[in-house]
Amino acid sequence: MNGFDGLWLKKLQRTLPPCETPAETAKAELSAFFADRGLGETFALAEDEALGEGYRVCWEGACCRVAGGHTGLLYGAYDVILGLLKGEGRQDLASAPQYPLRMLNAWDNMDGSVERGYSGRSLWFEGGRFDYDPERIRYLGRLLASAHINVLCLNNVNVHAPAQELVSGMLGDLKAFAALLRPFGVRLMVSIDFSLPLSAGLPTADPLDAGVREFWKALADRVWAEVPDLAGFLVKADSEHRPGPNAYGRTHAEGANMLAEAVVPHQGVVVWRAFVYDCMQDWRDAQTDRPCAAYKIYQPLDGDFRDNVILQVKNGPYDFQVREPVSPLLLSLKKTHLALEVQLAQEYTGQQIDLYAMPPMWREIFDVLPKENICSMAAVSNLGRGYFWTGHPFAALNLYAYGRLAWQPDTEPGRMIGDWVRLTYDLNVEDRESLCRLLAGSRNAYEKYTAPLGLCWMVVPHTHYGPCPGGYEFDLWGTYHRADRNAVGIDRTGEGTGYALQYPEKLHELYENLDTCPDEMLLFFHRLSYDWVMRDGRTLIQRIYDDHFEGYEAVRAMAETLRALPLPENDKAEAESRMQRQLRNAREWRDVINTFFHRLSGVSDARGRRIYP
Ligand code: GCW
Repeated sequence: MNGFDGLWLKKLQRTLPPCETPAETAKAELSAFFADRGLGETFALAEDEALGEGYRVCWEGACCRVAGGHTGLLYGAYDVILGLLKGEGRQDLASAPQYPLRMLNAWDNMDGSVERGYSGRSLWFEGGRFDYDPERIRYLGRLLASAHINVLCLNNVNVHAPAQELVSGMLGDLKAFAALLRPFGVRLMVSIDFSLPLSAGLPTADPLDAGVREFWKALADRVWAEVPDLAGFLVKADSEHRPGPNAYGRTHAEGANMLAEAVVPHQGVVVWRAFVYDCMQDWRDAQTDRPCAAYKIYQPLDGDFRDNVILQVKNGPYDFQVREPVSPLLLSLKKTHLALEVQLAQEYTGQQIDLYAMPPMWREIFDVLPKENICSMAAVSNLGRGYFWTGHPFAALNLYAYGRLAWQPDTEPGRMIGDWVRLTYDLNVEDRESLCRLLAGSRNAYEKYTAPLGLCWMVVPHTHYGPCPGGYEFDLWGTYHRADRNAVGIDRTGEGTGYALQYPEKLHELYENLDTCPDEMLLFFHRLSYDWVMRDGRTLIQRIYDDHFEGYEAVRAMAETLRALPLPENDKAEAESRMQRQLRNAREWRDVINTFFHRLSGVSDARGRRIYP
């Protein structure tokens, strides 16, 4: 059962009186908050639809005037409250979102499990049906609204029975659930199964078949009659064995457009995932290179998608690895609406056992990706029914910061981290800074003790926690490092698989050229021998050893820092016990990876540290 520790709203009253609309919620939050403060502050809300989701806040003495559209008032109210909680004083504010759809994708199954979930079971499904505490869902609404997240996709993109029925037999439940989140400006989205017409008894799910088109239109009419503000459908098709248009010789555009046509009368969108590759690759096949796949499929379709289709692209071309270059699709599609997908669930980044604060990584993405290239964002949720909503109490930072990022991607990582810390913990300046540094450096530490220099995929297969350098090497997933006794990595330059050619010229040159390719991506783009000399004069093998020793030491230092922090008892106990597990994990990674490369290369550590034989 969820608690309230570790949450940035924990200083607010636990419950709110029932509200019908976002504007009413804004009123209820501000009334309760100002009453609690007891400083005689008052407020006035003025609805101004021209401001949309944006808002303006103007203080006149102790009276706070908020103007905003329907949900803008709510966001304005939360920003006033959070600002005061952070100790920023009575500030005038004006803000509007960069992206209209700021989505959270839950990978929740109806049996209550959560695919890649590390925070306990689903918050709303159990035993094949909806099963939730309405108060907790309303609290979830507050959390999401306060982070300005406005769409929640309820079910796993891998649609497992009976989740197909969310849009048929369970419409009443969907309607009731939507009603709980509506006052928080959160609209629902549902993942659908492309082969649904077949389970409904139709002979085909071919998107060009007239009967299939009628089926989806009628279905959309029924769904939107119950949930008129449903945001749309999310679709994983022709990906990892999910059904899709390819089975009928149709393109992804034909598949997506057929659904888009069905939802367009309801102002719905179809969010179509671009996570498509050959998941049955023969490891002997060195020509096929998985990161090339999505671009090859979708680049030729640029301009073919209907206006209400959004192509949702993972940040990197592989799959949420610790270090990947930005997906070239995000940089090259010019006539397609794009959503950037990131993963808050720490599937490959420590599973909410190891600390991994994401804002620094997101900054690097937006350093390369012009924010105007995309029209929306999605994040795979890290929420669950555990005592700490995000497993690790500090992992709540990633949810909070994601909302800030999707609202305004220019927000500085240090600001997001600092704000979350100030909202969540009462610390003196020194301790606060020390916690901020711990969080800000966590990604760097994790990267050092895991797979080196952009190599990826040295994880334990399937569970994806802990080291296993050979685990995916002879498997079907297109995830190889091809380390031998001389060299490691894959040549993805024009001479190699050609992946680097998918980038715009300047980036292509940057990555292709060994003099300019950033160190941390060297082995993503190049195959190098162990004695290759890096820009700083170290050999490649020495750099691998150094990183792994340093990564482990960094975690030891993090554990020391954590021990000294005066955090609330529950948070501290949980964070410390997870830190012990992280230390063991880091040690395991350090030794397995160092031994693996030592055995292959026969090269000893120049600094004589212990590498197990
Ligand atoms: O990385 C893979 C995950 C799958 C996930 C898939 C996807 C939901 O291991 O668990 O399936 O990505 O993003 O569709």
